[in-house]
Amino acid sequence: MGKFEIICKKIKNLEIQGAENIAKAGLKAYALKPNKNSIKKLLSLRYTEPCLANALKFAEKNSVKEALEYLERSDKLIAKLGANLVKGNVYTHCHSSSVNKVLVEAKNKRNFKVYCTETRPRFQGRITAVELAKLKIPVEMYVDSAMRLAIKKAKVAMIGADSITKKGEVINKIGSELVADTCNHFKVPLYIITNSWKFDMRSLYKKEIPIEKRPVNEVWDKVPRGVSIANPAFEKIKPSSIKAIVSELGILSPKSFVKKVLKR
Ligand code: RUB
Repeated sequence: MGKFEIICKKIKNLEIQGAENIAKAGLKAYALKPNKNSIKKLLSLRYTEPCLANALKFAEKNSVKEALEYLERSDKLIAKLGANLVKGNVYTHCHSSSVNKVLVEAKNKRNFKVYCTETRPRFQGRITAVELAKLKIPVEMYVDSAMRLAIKKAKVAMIGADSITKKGEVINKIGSELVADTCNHFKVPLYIITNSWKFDMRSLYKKEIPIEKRPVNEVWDKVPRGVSIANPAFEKIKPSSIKAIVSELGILSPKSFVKKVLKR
């Protein structure tokens, strides 16, 4: 297997996960095989996510190096903006590299604890917990069904984004709508930490963004006869549940975020 194919395989099986990590790895893969077919292949791997598509479009016009630099610059800006919003303990779900960068930056300013949920079926919450523990940020893990208990303990909630639609809806890891509803219930502000390349241009002409369906054996390795399993990777949060989208474009309401992206 060539290097390009190895990266594709790692993206597909979640060894490389999270929209931005996928975009960065995808850009590197594209640099190895810069043609239309490899773009098609790369975009088919995690088809809900527009970050890689936007990154590749930028790289075609400019260069892979400049696309990677744009992401790095945005990361730094977002971490600074997000860190100012960490006013106490934080709740997060799944593993978002963008959220973790905010938490690392916030650690320089104050002490806080992170409550995170494990994120069945692939347990990306564990990646978050291990990364934070290594950085000496106190972290407490909850099973997904204990989400209400975890959110109740937090002052703010921060999650990442896979896709943002023209209506300002945010698509993120399955469980995220439950996060949003629970945050609203307990009046915990929910911030979406993301770069603006998560804006999904397809939403300008498509009614629905396709939600990736993952293999059923991620949920149950030997599925018993007669049992059917649904394993959607992501779900959608309505804009009214979101306090703000924190991106390199600023701390904006979902509506203003979309406006600013479309003006560029
Ligand atoms: C990961 C996930 C993350 C977003 C944002 O899902 O939903 O919250 O991708 O991550 P999966 P980032 O594990 O299925 O890829 O902030 O790193 O772009």
